[in-house]
Amino acid sequence: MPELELIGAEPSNYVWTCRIALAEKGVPYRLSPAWPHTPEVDAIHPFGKIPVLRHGAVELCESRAICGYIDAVFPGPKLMPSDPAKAAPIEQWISIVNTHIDPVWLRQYLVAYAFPNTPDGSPERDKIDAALPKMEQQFPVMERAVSSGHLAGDAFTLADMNFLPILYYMGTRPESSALLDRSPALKAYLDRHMARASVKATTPTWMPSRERAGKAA
Ligand SMILES: N[C@@H](CCC(=O)N[C@@H](CS)C(=O)NCC(=O)O)C(=O)O
Repeated sequence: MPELELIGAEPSNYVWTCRIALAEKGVPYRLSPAWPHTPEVDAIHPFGKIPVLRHGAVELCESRAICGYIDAVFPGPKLMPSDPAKAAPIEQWISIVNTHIDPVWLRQYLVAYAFPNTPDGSPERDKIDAALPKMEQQFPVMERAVSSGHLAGDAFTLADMNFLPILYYMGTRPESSALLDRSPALKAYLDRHMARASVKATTPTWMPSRERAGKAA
């Protein structure tokens, strides 16, 4: 079997999701550091996003496709159950997290702190302030969603692998930390699953910042 190469920056939540999946399956791989919109990424993702994957002749982008490929090709515990009634709720929550939560909590709120488009590198206050009312509404939704301890069914699934990295970053900024403090189920969910071996082994060792991305003004 050829070596699997995952290409992307360690702190990316989508890179992290794929790394949790790889760790859950016990698949050996090489993480090749790359930022979005760099030649090695642009060669595979039509919009230059990370992660991308190379495995022999296979080139893939999009975290859901990457995780599906890993699950299908490698032995180890199945990431997706074969029972449609069990698989569908997992897909449902992956979709909700990726289309409702990531765009606001990370793309709008966290990015305004980590990669601000300001001359002096100060946070983009207007973006943060615009995200907060939406987050105030979404936190209670996700609080209810994890009340059983998981997003779907009664086990740690690909849905949790998608949500956990996003939730982790909420503990790193002031307003989202305050929201987390008011959300006991989310906090317990975060603490419990951050201690899981696959998550612990892949937790980013550095925080996203525009200095690290080489975008300092
Ligand atoms: N739908 C993609 C999203 C990937 C994505 O948004 N990655 C971010 C980093 S976490 C990125 O490359 N952002 C750069 C950009 O949007 O220009 C996936 O699931 O892999």
